[in-house]
Amino acid sequence: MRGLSTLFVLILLPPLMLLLTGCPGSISAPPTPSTTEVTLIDDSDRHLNEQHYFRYGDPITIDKPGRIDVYFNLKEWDEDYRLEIFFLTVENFLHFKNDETFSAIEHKSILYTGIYEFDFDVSPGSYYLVVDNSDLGWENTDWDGYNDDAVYDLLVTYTTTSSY
Ligand SMILES: [Ca+2]
Ligand SMILES: [Ca+2]
Repeated sequence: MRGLSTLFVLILLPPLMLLLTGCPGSISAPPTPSTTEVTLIDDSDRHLNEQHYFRYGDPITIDKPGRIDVYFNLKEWDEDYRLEIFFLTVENFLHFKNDETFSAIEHKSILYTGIYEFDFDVSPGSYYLVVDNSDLGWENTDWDGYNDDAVYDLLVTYTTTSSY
């Protein structure tokens, strides 16, 4: 019995005291907005041959309104025509892939090597991000018999702010 009561004092009493006295800070604190940033894509030294595209996402699932930030560093490129970046709904990606009319949430056409940073708002949904070096999309390749391959780094983050 003595052992049991010692056990009670040592193990059970402290949490019991905490329950009874409470934790004043957590009760009186006002609700604070919290910002969540998630890395969606972190890719580096990706090689993309002419007549190919690269699709990111399984797809990318967004469950709250937020902002997408894109950092694209085009490191090697012959600058003969424009590489494309698309942020598409799953449905529009299928139209893109089938060379049908489609619309994009965000689109960039890039002719020169260098760093490109842009952001845009996003609603809940399922999306793909596509880097396109093919005749799909809105820019064509040059069809000169030479493989214009691109080498790039890509970092994409999603930020949402919610108060609760
Ligand atoms: Ca294209
Ligand atoms: Ca070419």
